[in-house]
Amino acid sequence: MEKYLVTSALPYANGKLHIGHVAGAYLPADIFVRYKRLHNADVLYICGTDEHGAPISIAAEKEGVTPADIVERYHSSIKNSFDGLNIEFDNFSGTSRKAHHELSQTFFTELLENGFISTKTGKQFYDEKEKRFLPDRYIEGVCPHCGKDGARGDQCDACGKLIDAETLVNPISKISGATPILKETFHWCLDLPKFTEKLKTWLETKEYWKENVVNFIMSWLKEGLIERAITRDINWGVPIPIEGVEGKVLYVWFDAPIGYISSTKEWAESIGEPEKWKDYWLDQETRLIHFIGKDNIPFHTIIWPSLLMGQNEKYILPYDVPANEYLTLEGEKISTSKNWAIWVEDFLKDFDGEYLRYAIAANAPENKDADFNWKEFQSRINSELNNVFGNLVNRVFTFTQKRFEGVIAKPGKVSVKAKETLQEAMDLVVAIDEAFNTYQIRKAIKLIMDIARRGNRYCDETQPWKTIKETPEDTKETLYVCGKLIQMISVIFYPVIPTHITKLRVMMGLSEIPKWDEIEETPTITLSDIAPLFSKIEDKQVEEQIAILTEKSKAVQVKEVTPIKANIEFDDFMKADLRVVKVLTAEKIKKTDKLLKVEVDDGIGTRTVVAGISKHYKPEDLIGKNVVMLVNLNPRKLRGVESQGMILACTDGDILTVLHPEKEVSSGSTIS
Ligand code: B3M
Ligand code: ZN
Repeated sequence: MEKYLVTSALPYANGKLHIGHVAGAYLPADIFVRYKRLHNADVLYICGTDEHGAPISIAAEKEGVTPADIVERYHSSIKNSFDGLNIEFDNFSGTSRKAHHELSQTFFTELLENGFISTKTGKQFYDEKEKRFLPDRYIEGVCPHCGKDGARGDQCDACGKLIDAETLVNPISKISGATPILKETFHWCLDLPKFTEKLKTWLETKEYWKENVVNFIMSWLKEGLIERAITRDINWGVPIPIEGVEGKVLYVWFDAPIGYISSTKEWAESIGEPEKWKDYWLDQETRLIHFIGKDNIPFHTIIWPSLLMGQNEKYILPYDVPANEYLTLEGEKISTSKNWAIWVEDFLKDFDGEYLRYAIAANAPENKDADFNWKEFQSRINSELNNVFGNLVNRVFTFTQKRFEGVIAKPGKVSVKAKETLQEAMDLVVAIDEAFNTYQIRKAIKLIMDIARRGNRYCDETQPWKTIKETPEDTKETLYVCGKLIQMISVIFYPVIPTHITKLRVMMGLSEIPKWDEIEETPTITLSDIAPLFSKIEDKQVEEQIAILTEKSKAVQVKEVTPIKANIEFDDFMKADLRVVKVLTAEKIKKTDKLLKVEVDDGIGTRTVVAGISKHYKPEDLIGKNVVMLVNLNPRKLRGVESQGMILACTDGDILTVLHPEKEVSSGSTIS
């Protein structure tokens, strides 16, 4: 028997669940788990909330509560949302639990003892006003790799690359809005380069992985792995298991994936078999499959396998990491800060959770981003679920109830046409089996609907309402074929809309939960309590939802004024040497869409500066202009270019403008 350990990325317990989360890591996993169980596979489905990291501390500080309060609130909100969507885990834990802390500390200690952890003194951004370091999501700036805004201290969402915080361009503290300073601190680092060869050997066996995942990893390995800090100067997290170390915790991405194991251990305890977790994590036959969104690829394919390889226990390594792309909403990126999202708990107040399952699955972002919009949602539910599958069930069942007391049995002889129709469906079932097995849910659903369409067409071709008068044997054959198609669909559609399919199967006198093998059988169908399976979505409902979405997002777009920075001494300001400089040349920096390389005359000579303004200025528009520049900033290398200063610019929403002196002055004129 095949054995699977399936996980979904642990959602941060700092906010509610929205449809983008569902499309990325949760619905695809739940469908895969249900599909594999149809085939009698031994599958354990594990998840839980990711309860550390800056997002939670920031949310807590904003509200004046503790991180534990935030975690408790959103752990239950997220779990309720999963329940409403019938996304069913065998265990849903949380990483702030004691057992998880202990296991994470064991991971750290064993990596240290096995020589995979070093300490490194380095620079971290520090907020002088708040008197604290700014790791990960506490800081934002322009990505040094792709030049996009909104990059965080540990990762850039735009290009997915991990970031060494001190390389962020124009960093801003997310707490005070201040420009942080770089301050010395030390951290324990995971010595990733030591795992390079082992990772390469392991990845070479993954020729079946999705292309987007393999390409990402190979580009990373080609660039060369570097040591990565795995501790942070904050208080909320897993304490470092070293005597006397205060004010430092494990980096959230170090402990979070260990949550897959601690949640499995919690499951084993809950069923009274505390050792049973080993049947999955220490049995090399188990296929470990991590369902994630694409932004989590680096952590799940490089860092997490390295943590596992560095342990004394011989843990299994990921068998597959089917990362999904993103879901957009009405053509826009989902944004929790702009409230441009459909929150699952709100959706469930107005619609059946399995309608969302169907709509997302039918348009899943498997290999490219996909868009959810309310009109298309309505169309899928009405014209596919209702008008194709619901219609087939309704017309066949009501006719059978009326004419044959609700019984559909296999007739003595079956015509060639009937046999051919059933064979067509069986061929589609083979393709559907393959599609589910390779995470191609969109394709599986399209083919399932094709079987339902074939059933409607067969009904129209054989016209039972006519044959009932003259040749009732033909009528019986029509109902047998359509009944068989519906029975097939009641197996293969179960992973997608399980509750509706169970209702259907109970109407047919079949078991509540199907098995794949049943497709080969031809059970007699005895109908009872037949009723329409689906209901339609009215235009009014959709218009309401679109209005709500627009109103909510408008409300948030009230401008946020950046808070005033901490006061400084007059002498501090005098340290800054601001001058008027003339732009001599300007050009885009390759492979970024944000950075310009600008050469200026500073009155003494020329110097080069990297400016994150190329989305607002064409290089040629800058030449000859006088601009204001901070000339005594320590030089920094950005995208291979040494930047010797900073051109001053002002931003207002989407507007960015560089500062010019009002009158014509000579290059090098000082500003005070
Ligand atoms: N909490 C989800 C995210 O990056 C992150 C996943 C952890 S899986 C171990 O949005
Ligand atoms: Zn980037």
